[in-house]
Amino acid sequence: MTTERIRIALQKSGRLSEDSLDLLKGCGLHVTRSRDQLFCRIKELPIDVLLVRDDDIPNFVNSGICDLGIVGENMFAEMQCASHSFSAIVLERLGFSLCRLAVAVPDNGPIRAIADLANTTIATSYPCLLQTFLKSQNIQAKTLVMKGSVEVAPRLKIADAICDIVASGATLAANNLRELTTVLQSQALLIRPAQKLSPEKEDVVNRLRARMQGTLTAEDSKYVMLHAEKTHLPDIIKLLPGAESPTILPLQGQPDKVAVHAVCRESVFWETMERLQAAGASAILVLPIEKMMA
Ligand code: PRT
Ligand code: ZN
Repeated sequence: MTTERIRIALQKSGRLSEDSLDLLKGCGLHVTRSRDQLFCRIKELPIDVLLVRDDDIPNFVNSGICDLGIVGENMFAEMQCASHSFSAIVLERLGFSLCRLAVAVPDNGPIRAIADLANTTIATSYPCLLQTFLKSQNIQAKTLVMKGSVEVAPRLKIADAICDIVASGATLAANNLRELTTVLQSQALLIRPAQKLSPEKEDVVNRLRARMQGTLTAEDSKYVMLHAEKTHLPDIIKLLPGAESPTILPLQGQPDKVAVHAVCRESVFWETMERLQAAGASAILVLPIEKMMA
């Protein structure tokens, strides 16, 4: 019997591609591809990868051509907003490709507050999300739909403001624009069709999803080891971020001291280590965790 393979759509090249492939790698899946290859087989699990433009991913998943896809929330939310027949659903929020959809206006122009957007023209590639936002603010404004280079619209005097993706803010600054308000916070999403797949395919989807969850939790988690006097333990344990019950081990030849080992499910910053040290901890080690499974 041939095993049914699932198909996952990933961005071929662009801001989502590297992190998407790294995530698969973290799940123990290796995608080997040549430069122009659009289709790759994964050896470790019955999964095929389709490498496409990100614009195609929501429709490929919605129509069932692909069983999974990784896409920016901005694009997913716009499709969901604009099309009644779009029923794909979010399986996981993946925490990378962070950006926001924001309204921006010329630095020294007349628009100072959201209310000033009334009766203006706003250039955007996200007309449905923008109009929904404007409606929520009781503002009527025209949208000018542009597919790219939205940031030049005010300079060309074809729009008064823009609604576009912002990450570092450098593009806005370079075009003498400033952010007025955020419409949507965005990150990469793992999406699937609403329809049920065959039990065999559902099983592969669930296995991949569990591995992704394990990889993402592990990335945020650290294994912390330290030494402490027993009397300082209550204070020290309180300082360990997101730790469940830590392991306490005796130290050879030091009856008043113990070693503490803990999995911290939140980032451990230098500040946290300094606070641990001030509370009496010594020999503090923070180690990365590669994989995790509950
Ligand atoms: O070729 P293909 O169609 O597949 O790719 P693309 O060029 O359409 O998309 P790509 O690779 O640029 O972005 C893919 C996804 O990454 C987006 O849908 C977002 O979810 C996410 N993302 C994260 C971004 C950015 N950061 C980003 N900075 N998408 C776009 N930008 C652009 C933005 O449009 C603006 O022009 O970068 C500029 C702003 O960046 P800053 O850093 O100057 O603020
Ligand atoms: Zn695109």
